[in-house]
Amino acid sequence: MSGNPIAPPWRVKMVEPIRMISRSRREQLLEEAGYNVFALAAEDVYIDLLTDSGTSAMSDYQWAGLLQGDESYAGSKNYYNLQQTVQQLLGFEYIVPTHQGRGAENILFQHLIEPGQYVVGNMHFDTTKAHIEVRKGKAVDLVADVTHDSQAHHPFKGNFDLEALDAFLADKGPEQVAFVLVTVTCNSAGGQPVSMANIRSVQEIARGHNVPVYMDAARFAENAWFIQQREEGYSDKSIPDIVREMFSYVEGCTMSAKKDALVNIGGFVALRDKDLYREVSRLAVVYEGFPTYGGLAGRDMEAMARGLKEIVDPDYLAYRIGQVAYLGKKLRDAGIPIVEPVGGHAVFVDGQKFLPHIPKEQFPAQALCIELYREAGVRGVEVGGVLAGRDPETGENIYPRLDLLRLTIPRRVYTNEHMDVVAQGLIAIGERRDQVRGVAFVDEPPILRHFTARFRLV
Ligand code: PM9
Repeated sequence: MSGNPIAPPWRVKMVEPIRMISRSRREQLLEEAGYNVFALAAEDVYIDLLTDSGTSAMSDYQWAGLLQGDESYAGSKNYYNLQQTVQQLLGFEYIVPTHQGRGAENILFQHLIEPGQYVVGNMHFDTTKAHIEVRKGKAVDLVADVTHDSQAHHPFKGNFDLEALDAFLADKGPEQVAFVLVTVTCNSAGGQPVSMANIRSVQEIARGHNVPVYMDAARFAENAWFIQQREEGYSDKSIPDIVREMFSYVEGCTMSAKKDALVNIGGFVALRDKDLYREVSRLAVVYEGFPTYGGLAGRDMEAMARGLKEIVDPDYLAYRIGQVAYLGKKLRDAGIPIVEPVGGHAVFVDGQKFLPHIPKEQFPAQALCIELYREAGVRGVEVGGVLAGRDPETGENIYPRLDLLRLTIPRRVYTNEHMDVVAQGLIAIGERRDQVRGVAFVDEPPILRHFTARFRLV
């Protein structure tokens, strides 16, 4: 990337006001929310970096598509538009729309996983792991070792450990392994990309063991952009060509369209094989809806088809990934410890390094998350000890190696001036970090505790 500032490749023609409420009001709301930012009303948040999922701003072209929704129960023209887009862009013949990514996981995994089988991934996302486990499958992460070092610079920290994959598949064999799942970019590893060479090798290794490969495609275009920028032999290839090659190595994919299809709701399963499509579309009827709408309105499918075309625009991607890098650089230059290199959709701040006086038992990243709202009205999300929960066997807290605050940037929503506010907030906290207090549970739900837990300041 050049040193020149990148301006957004769009202009604004509609705005949604946001407001900063007073510090005393923010303090009061935090107390009422039990120091859990999930319990805050969105209206009371100035800059919302909770997630990049379903939070994108749609283009005028997408909004225009909403008015062309064909709401027929079966065979909506918007379904065919979506099908054609997926065929051209991703190279899959068959598509089943779903209400969102986890709907796609549900219907595909129900068909593919037998109880007791393994599903091997670079690093599975939470809902993916949950759907594997609902099927009584076992989710295994085989991401490369370098990923666990937050300061190690590697261009593709979402890569599989190929030796470990080969050894695992050789040991278990195709009866015990349902499939391999490549998540691009790898959200749980910090939005880190997977190289084309790695995807290709995963396919070769898996084919050698007779195990199919699928892709969790939620952030496929961001991954393609990293391949174009960082991988030898790809700088002259177009993003659509790179996308097409990425998907050529897999049998199908699950997609949360709430990320790289630039819509607020939606998802799909895309497949090569007709028989598999038949089975999965039958499950769609039970869990999602008729296979030509899958729980979506016709207008949603039209917006999705149009978003898929827009996401592969290189100017869009340069600004998008550039904005994430911009926030990362601001924080790095200010000496704030972040996970390196910065990934595609979020900047992760190392809670333990930033607040070394708070022991892990008092959840430093959660403390930082609370403090950032108090300081600047910014909502991030903890991805650390609170999220990790307890060991189901021992009941002890699991303390992951990295206790992080995720600052997730919605697509086409905020400007770099908003990023400046976020950085300033963290810098201000850094200057008085000794005063930041850890937290303890007041109310701890037994499962997925991070969403609804209540805390007190220690
Ligand atoms: N990811 C995220 O914030 C949504 C919130 S879940 C607490 O990062 C991948 C790689 C994801 C993902 C969602 C899903 C599920 C699948 N794979 O949210 O069901 O990052 O559309 O997709 C979230 P849905």
